[in-house]
Amino acid sequence: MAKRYERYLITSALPYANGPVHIGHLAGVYIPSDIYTRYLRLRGRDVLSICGSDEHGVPITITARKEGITPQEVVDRYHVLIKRSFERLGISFDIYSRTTSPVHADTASEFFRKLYDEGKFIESSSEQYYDESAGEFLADRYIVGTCPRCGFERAYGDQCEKCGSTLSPDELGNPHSALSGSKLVKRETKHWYLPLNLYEDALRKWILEGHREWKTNVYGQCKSWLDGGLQPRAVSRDLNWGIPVPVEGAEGKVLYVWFDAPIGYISATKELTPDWEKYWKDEDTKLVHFIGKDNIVFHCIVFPSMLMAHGGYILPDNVPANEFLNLEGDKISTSRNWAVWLHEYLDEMPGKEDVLRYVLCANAPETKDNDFTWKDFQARNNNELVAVLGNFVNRALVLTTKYYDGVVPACGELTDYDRATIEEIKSVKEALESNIENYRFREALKEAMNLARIGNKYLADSEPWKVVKSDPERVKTILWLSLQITANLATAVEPFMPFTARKLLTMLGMEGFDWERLGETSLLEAGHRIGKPELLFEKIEDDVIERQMAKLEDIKRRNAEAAAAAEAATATVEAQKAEITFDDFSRNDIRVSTIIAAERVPKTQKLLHLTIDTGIDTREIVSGIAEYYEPETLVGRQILVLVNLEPRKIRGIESRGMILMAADPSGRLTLLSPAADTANGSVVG
Ligand code: B3M
Ligand code: ZN
Repeated sequence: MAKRYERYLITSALPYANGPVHIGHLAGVYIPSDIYTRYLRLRGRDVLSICGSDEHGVPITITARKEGITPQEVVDRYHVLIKRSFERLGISFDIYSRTTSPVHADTASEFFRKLYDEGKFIESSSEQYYDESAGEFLADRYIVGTCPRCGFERAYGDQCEKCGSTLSPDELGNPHSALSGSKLVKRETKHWYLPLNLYEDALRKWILEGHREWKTNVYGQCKSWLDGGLQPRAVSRDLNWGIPVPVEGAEGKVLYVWFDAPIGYISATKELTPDWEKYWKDEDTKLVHFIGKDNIVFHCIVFPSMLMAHGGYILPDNVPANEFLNLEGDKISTSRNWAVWLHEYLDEMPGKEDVLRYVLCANAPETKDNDFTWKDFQARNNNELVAVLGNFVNRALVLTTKYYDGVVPACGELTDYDRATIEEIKSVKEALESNIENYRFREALKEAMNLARIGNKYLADSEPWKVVKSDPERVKTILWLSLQITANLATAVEPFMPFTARKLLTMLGMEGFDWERLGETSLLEAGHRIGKPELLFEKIEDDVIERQMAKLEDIKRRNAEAAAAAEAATATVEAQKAEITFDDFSRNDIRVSTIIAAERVPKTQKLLHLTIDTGIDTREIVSGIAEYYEPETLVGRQILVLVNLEPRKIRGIESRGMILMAADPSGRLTLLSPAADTANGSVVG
């Protein structure tokens, strides 16, 4: 028997304030959490819905550097954009806070400090890559080098973007700094680790034994982490952006972003209400974390371990993580701009907030990855929202206005068909409840829409527009029942489509939603006057969809061009040669010299016969530059010559030395000259 909770605390993953929110975030996290929250509110439950921007972490510092602004400027920009777009979509958080807030800094510091004081961390030093010219330790993302798997020369310390392998900086060949380009040294640095292994037994008990009802993807991931054995995890970083580690001797160190971010849920609750402890510490609170599948380990293993280490906090009752949503068959990607961005959608499709909410819920990646396509978006709008829901409501209201001047008629004698329809309506409430409470929002939405299907069919079968001529009394009952269904719909769709629900309420002249009376056919009394009927949804034409698809095509084309350019730039530049010592290099005797005569070597395409003043002597050199230089233009030019190269006979000429040249990736040769006139014989090195 499921426990009856006093109150609910709903959290939604804090989006990184490093870019706008896209449809993948919405389908995975924010639409489900909003449906759940709205449902609980309709049922009169005590519920808080918490979210905010995650404003720390390395990616934000990368964006800041790229754009030449401060991390604070980056997060200020995106925090406002994200907050505003959530509001516009009707995502009804009770608070949307941010992890740069002072309350959060205090809360996270105190949390760390308590664990520190109680000896819950392991303190340990290790060698990390350090960039001497930048004067800082480098996050994995800032280290570039050669991928051990595919040879790509610009792989990151955490991942190779070419072959997709997950890497650690130590695996990279020729590791160097993405900031300064310089070679890295290893330096010792101290960090604090949370020994997750100490909480393994408790986690096993709590999740593997206590929460078998969790979604299989979530339960499965937890099980494989736990079966693999947990290791201590560093909760601090060497970084200049974040919450300073609040202990002595920790200058230049901040809390790891995944340590501070989940505490952000607590800080935001604190900001919202002085009663926050009731929501976080009382066993009668049901805590639910809505997240995407890439956040499972942090919410099911790491954060609960932190909470257990701290003590006094409740653990989540459920973590209904979703899989990923793809876009037109391709993984959504912020860096490749492969996404439908919420703020752009809201600007380009005004008044269609509920359409997006509907499509993303109907197609939510609840049990497997799913695909968003614009064609499907159009089809669902036209065939479901317009043709079923909109059409039914419109017919019921327009006919009432037409026949009864907008006054709800009285119910006459019920036919068997009426009674069967009434029974069907009754069953919707329970179906909706059990689906929503078990985080099956797609199924729940189907049930809500089923009410409209029932209504549509009822009208089509009963044909009031025909019957009105032969049996006007009967039509009163038909429209009475149709209006009751419409009134039920207002409440049933509210969690999913709040704007539509509001409109329905206004059109029906109803005071408010009443979940407890869902399924009843006495929501509108005879004699009640309804409002003016308006269309709930409009058909989306092909050209609207084509514009959106063209926009994506454009992005695809630009990405392909950029990828080709990057490929060309890296693929042809030769890899660095094996390391040499300074002594190796100094055995080369390179001198500034002047060309005093130049002529073609007869019967060759490429060779020039040069006479050179090396400052040491005058000598002959054969050089393969005839394709690039006319002999007469070379006389008097200063060049660099490797003078101690073993002599070689070429075409009967004894060549004593080598002219230094640069070969570009296509093999084109250029002579190298000193930047200013220099005495012949000057040593190069
Ligand atoms: N910002 C990661 C993400 O958006 C992260 C969630 C934090 S929840 C505490 O995937
Ligand atoms: Zn690779």
